[in-house]
Amino acid sequence: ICDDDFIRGLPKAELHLHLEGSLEPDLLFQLAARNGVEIGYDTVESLRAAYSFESLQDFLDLYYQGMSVLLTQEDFHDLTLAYMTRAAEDGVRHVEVFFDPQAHLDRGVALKTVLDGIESGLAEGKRAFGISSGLILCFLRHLDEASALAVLEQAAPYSHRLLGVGLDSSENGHPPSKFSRVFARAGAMGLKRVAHAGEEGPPDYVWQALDQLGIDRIDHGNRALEDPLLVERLRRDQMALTVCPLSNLKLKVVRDMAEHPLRRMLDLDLQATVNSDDPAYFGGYVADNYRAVQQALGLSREHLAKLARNSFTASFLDRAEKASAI
Ligand code: ES4
Ligand code: ZN
Repeated sequence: ICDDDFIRGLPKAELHLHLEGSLEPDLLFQLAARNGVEIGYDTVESLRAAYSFESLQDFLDLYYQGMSVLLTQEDFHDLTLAYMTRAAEDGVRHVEVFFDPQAHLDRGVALKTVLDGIESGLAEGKRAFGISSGLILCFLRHLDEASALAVLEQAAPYSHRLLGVGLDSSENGHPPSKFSRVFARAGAMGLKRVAHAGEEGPPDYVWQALDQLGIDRIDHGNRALEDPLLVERLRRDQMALTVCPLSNLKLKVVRDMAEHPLRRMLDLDLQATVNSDDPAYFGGYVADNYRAVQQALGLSREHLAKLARNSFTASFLDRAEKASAI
């Protein structure tokens, strides 16, 4: 069998996926029409042509603009089901999805609308494709601590419907330490904790995420490799990294896929996984990410199988569920 079929055939968990970043231009236009939202682009092609980024911030500006078409429970359902349908084609068996409630609350969309819509989409994805799932509520780090605490309190009645909390958006200038009290509170609520760290930000932000936020998993973590003591810490604890190769290329975190740190992470015995981040914006779903690193870094099928196994090990499934998935 060819490598494409091999990659798609590997059972995978996706652990770093922003649902709002899976909003494809076609659906974006449909929802804009359905809701009467003006998006400032005439055609799907002109919108797609704008997907060229110099940095994380450059992307985020378009990402927040794009999600302005998401208004109703049905919109969030359709978005989620579209992702589940596409993920099933790539051999995804389990997904832990991020969502950004502050970006919706600020537009007058209630948390319950967002949650109900996403959950019904996930439930339909489970029925149709057998994909299991969990939800991770992310705080926008460019907003202040009070805003994060407020959304966490709003989410408290729904905490049994959440797997955990995360931290995303503009990294530089917004260190994890800004959210240490928010994450302490989330931990006390029994929620898992993850954070984007070391995507554009320095190794110190990864240290802070570990020591001040008490995270269970690191999103990206690329720049941790600049600090040998940090690498040793991550290796010793087998702390999972949710790496997103095509995202890193599109946001110019790496200049060339051949320079991507994933191969070094594996060689250093770090618990790395491969994920799609914002697939509608970065030009590929999870199998495309596996394929990109395989080709650029010369990964063997054993490497690919190890990455797929890592994705379950690093998931928040319980031990029995992990054992049966692997
Ligand atoms: C994101 Cl790639 C990335 N980094 C940080 N925050 C994000 N939100 C959505 N995609
Ligand atoms: Zn991300």
